[in-house]
Amino acid sequence: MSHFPCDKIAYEGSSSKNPLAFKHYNPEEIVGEKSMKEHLRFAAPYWHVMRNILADPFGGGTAQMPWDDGSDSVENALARVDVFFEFLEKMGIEYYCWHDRDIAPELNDLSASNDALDQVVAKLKSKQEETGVKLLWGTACLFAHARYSQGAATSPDANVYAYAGAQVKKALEATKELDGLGYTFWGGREGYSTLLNTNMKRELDHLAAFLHMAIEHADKIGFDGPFYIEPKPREPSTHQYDSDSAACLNFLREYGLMERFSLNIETNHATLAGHTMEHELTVAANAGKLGSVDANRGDTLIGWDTDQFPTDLYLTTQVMLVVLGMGGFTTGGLNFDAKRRRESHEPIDLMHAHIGGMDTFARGLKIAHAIREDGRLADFVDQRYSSFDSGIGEKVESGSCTFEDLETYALENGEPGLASGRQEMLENLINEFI
Ligand code: XUL
Ligand code: CO
Repeated sequence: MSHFPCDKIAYEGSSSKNPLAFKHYNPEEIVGEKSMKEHLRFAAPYWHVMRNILADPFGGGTAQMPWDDGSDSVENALARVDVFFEFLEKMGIEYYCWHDRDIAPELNDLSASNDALDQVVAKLKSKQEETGVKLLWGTACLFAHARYSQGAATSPDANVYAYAGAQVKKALEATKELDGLGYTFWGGREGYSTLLNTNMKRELDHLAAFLHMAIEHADKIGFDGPFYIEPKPREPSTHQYDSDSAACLNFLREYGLMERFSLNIETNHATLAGHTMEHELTVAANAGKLGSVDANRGDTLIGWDTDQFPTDLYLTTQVMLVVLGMGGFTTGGLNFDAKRRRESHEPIDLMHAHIGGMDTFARGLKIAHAIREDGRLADFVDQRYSSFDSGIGEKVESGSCTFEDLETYALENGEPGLASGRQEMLENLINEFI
């Protein structure tokens, strides 16, 4: 039975007028040394595709989900799996991501919830085997239930902390069972609403202990994929500890977690943090810690995390410049952590949304590749720093320079003749390729 009124979405080229076709994403097309699908590694999030009813802070859900009986039963959860895999198959998306509570219901007690999860995981496993689809990452939902309203791994209550640990233990085991490539921590409640009631130092110590326990358990069960932290500065908490790439890296370094962790960077989280996406990606990549990407965008006119589909070529070009610059993804990929607008409530809108995101990233990939092949941008940047390639600059970079050396140099050489940064010229250069 078909739940989406369309055939498998095909590549028809840029002259196609078919809204249910790719105009730019041609999975097998080679760009540089890899095919588009190997570069982009698209993933779909179970929570948005299957579970997002399209509510907003002022109104309830609008999404039509005729396959869903609205119940918390395991049968309903199992039925959704077929629909999701039909969606993936029709879109040609080969990876997916989940929270434990997206795929299976939270029932009256933890062991009943664990049993439900086991049943759904068994079905996901057989679907993965049948289709070749892979789990990009799993995660535990430690933010929706009321018990986590004051945090999970940063809860002031050790009972809650224990519950969260038990939940992550199980979610890790499910990720391992499904050969997941990675495991994500997004700390929506790991922060505070007011410092008046918060011992920040104890909360951060507890969070670090929690993550060390996760590593220990992963080693115990033979899960060897990376852990990702997904930065976001606020929402739902007023302040979240994992606020941006730099804050996460500092935390990981301080608590001896760098080896096993890298970052999963989301566009709308970067902008909520007051950064651009390329800034967040670059901070992570410079530390060798850019693991994966949650691909979406925000809206400049709305202050919250709107999780819109990426449609901006400048954005996808800049993302792909960083991704290509680090040599591409290894375990990570581009997970569309994005939802349709509330007005786009029909199942087929899921196709339109993902086609747009995939085509926009395909173009971003081609443009970024062409900019790199052209070489003028990189040459300009190299040239801009060339005074550090020899003489006094080289001495600075080699670590052998002193303030006395700098003073002698400055006294001898007089006022520096600074070159233009040429921002406008470089913006024009990027536009040449877009
Ligand atoms: C929330 C968000 C999450 C994480 C996974 O803003 O991005 O969906 O990606 O918990
Ligand atoms: Co996300």
